[in-house]
Amino acid sequence: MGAHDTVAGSAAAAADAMDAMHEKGIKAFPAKTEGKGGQLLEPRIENGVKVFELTARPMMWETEPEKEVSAWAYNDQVPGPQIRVTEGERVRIVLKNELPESTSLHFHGVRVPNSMDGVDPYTQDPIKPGESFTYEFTALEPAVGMYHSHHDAQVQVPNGMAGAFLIGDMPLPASLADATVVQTVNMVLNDAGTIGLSLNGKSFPATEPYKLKVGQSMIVNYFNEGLLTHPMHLHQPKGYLIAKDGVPLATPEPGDTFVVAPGERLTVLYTATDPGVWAWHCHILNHAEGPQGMFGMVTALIVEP
Ligand SMILES: [Cu+2]
Repeated sequence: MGAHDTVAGSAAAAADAMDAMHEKGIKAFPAKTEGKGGQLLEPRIENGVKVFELTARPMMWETEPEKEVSAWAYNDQVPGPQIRVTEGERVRIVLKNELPESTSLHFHGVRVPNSMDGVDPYTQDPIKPGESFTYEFTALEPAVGMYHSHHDAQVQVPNGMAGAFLIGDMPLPASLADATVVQTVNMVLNDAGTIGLSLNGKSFPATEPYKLKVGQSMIVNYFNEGLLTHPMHLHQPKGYLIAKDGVPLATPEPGDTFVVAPGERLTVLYTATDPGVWAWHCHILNHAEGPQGMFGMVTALIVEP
């Protein structure tokens, strides 16, 4: 009898085939794709007002190599560009609608006057295809917020119409004030629509890896723009939840898994302790790893000595 005529032998052959698929995914990571979401949007200044231009329109978006989906995007990127302003600044956002249906723009977790809340048909008329609408307000309070469609949202948001909106800088809690923060990472979670299971509009192996040196820290803002809750797990290091929905916590909460509900923004401080490539993924396992290997909501933190 040959080795593969035995039960153990055929199991070994099947395991080899499955393991080869897993290895292929890992070797492809980080896979190159067209397009990068969440890029910083530069405003122009008009009489002291920061003016940001957004255009919503359909486009093809590559979520992973050789997988192009029809997205609905702000400024041709998924997630939409990151908007950052400082407390006290006057902000104007001009939204042009080039979609085949109406839309409106909501500033989620951001204090704005009711007329700027972007919920048609209650606080404004729908922005019809071909039309524009100007939102304007003063950034009154710090925020780890989001902007997203509030029209046919179950379709428009998961198809790509969402982005990060940040006001001010997140302060470090007194107990973690020694941290050397070298980067802030915005991670927009999605699980539905044409984009599907993704981190910042990309699915593994096309997700972006992040890098720290031992002793360095990063602040991660998780934004859940999907339809499901995602327990985000970083193998190492442990993190501290320092803010919930943009509000700093009096006492940071340690953890390795942070459950981010739809609409929630959790801010976590991670400080690198041990070198290596550490997996970082949603722990609902059918969002992350199956017979074909890792997919969807998976990336890595690379810690250098
Ligand atoms: Cu998940």
